[in-house]
Amino acid sequence: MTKHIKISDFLKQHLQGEHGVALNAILSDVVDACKKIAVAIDKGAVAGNMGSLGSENVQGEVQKALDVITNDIFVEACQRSGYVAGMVSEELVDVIDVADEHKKNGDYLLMFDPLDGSSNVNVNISVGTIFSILKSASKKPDLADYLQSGAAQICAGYALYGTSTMLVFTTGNGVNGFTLDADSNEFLLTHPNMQIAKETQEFAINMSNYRFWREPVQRYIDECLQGEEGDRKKDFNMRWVASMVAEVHRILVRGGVFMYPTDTKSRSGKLRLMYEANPMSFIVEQAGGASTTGSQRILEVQPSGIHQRVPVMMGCKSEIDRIAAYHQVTAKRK
Ligand code: P6P
Repeated sequence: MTKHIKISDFLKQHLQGEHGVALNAILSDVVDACKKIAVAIDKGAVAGNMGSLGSENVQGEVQKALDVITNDIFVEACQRSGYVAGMVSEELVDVIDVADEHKKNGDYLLMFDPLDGSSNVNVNISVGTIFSILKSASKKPDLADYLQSGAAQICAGYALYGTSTMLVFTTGNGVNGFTLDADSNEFLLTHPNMQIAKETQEFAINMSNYRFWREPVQRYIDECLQGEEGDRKKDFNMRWVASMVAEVHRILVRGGVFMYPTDTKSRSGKLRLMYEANPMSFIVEQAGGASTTGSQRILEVQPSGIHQRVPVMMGCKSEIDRIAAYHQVTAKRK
């Protein structure tokens, strides 16, 4: 059997430079948190880790027990290194100020969605954790310190709780994937230097929203559906898992595009900029893909709020370039 390097050794070998020591410490805590979350998810109904608490989160969504459990795991685990000065969670309205005694070493900001795709928990379909790391301008960060564009991220990654548990991240030097080995309880490097295929015949979008999309998205999807009989001269396949982490991981492994565009129901789109779109865009671009709102590169969006939504279209660069070109045609007509 191939001998795979442990993530702890990978971090020591590859994280050098200005942020190396801090990222080593923060990512070690993220790894611990994701191992604990994987256990909580795996227990499922046996431990009662399902269903809803009845309470609502900042998004107005009914919180499932596991949403709260995984948020608490992540917050507790990621204060240990002393490098995290503040956090933002999808589950909490306000920023999480880290107590002074827990931030003696540095001033990094951690944004995360502890359980993305949580509506899949009850039907036993893959879910994930998404995280993004920024450098704060101050040890006592205020809201403005969080509102940095995605291009300022120094690290982004996700854990995927699927047929196996994986951790995939980038620090700006490519994308590497690690699989949790149940025997050793270690994440092992199994997917070095992940790259998105240059061409694809697969798209992921929630087709039930078709009548709400803007014309450029309808045009792009119509052409995919016309397949060989239309301008694309090739047939397309569709996937929709309702779990962004699973969709993006599939795109890293076998190509494709993932789209949650703006529509007349939700003019800003559904997905969150700071802890969904930005980290996934950083990963996708590092893997040779592209990521757009339709009108601009997602990593260049200047945030106005920590729970801001954006339209998201990401994946195979040639497809994203085509989608962006269709948006420009429409914009010019206005
Ligand atoms: P819909 C999960 O709730 C999520 O935020 C993403 O992970 C996923 O891609 C999308 O929403 C699914 O949305 O409208 O299909 O339920």
